[in-house]
Amino acid sequence: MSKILFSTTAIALILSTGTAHATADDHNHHDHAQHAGHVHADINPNQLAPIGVMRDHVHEKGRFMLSYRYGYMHMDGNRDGTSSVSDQQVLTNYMVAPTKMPMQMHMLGGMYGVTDQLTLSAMTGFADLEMDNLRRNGTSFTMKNEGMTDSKLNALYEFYNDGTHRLQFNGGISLPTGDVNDRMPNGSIMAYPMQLGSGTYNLLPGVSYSGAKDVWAWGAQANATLPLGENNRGYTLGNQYQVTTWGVRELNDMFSLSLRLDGRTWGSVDGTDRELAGPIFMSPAMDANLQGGERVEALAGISFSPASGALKNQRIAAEFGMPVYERLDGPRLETDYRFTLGWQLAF
Ligand SMILES: [Cu+2]
Repeated sequence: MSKILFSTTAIALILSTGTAHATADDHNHHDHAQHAGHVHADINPNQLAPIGVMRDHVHEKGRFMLSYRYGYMHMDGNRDGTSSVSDQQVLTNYMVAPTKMPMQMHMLGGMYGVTDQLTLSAMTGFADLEMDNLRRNGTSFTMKNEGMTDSKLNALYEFYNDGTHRLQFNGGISLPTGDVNDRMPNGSIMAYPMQLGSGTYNLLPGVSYSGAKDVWAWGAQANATLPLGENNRGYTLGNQYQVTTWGVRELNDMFSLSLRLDGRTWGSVDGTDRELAGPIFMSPAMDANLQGGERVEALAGISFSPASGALKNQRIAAEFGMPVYERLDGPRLETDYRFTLGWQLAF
């Protein structure tokens, strides 16, 4: 918590002390925004949403974007409701307590401007999951899984753009390319958080707003993930709803800084995997009724996209965030922090 306050304060200081500097840069900034052939001929790349946000912009007709994002999420310790609980407390009701779970994601995406208003995008990913567990007798073991995640197809439609404000509808579908039937070496099925996909087709409706003026940019977005039907293991992941809002401050024609809040709520699993049916569960990770929760995170980001030189048309960006509020249908592993590193190329 003190780390968040520190980094937030540090960024607020940088943002406010940068004002005089920015006035001197206004000229460059306008050149930059109009620089033909840049990431977006009409959008300054350093005014795009923080790298952890997707589906925030459309491309001009005939233009492509390729992107790679690396995401890391670190979960350590358990939480029930909004309070932390010790491993020993978890072990009073379960044979096994998950203690730590680092998650890595590699995400590849492509975008194409069909018209100036309509952009199509496709995204897929590769996940690397690990979960450390503690047994009642004091011994521990690690579960691992890796492979392709679900893939997403999206249509982004910008229905309003007055040069300062942009509004966009997003419609998409998630395809069940990630496994939901991966097993441990001993042959037993892995718990819900260790599976790579949802096993269902999911609707992905969303709406996105972006604004930009001078050295400032801001935006907000609402998204839902709505699974359709039931997967072949006999369950459906809960609906997920996300709202996020951000502010971006351009420092010069190469760098910008961002702050963001992200709130999300996700329902528990509907149904149960037939091999994880209770009523007694070895581990809380196996209980379909304990998979829901809510989380609000504060994130800080930096973006680098030079207006000229070898890295023209490219953007490299990073974002780091920590929860300021988390409620889990626990006991379940709580989130400590996450970060995203990304690279984008437009052509
Ligand atoms: Cu793009």
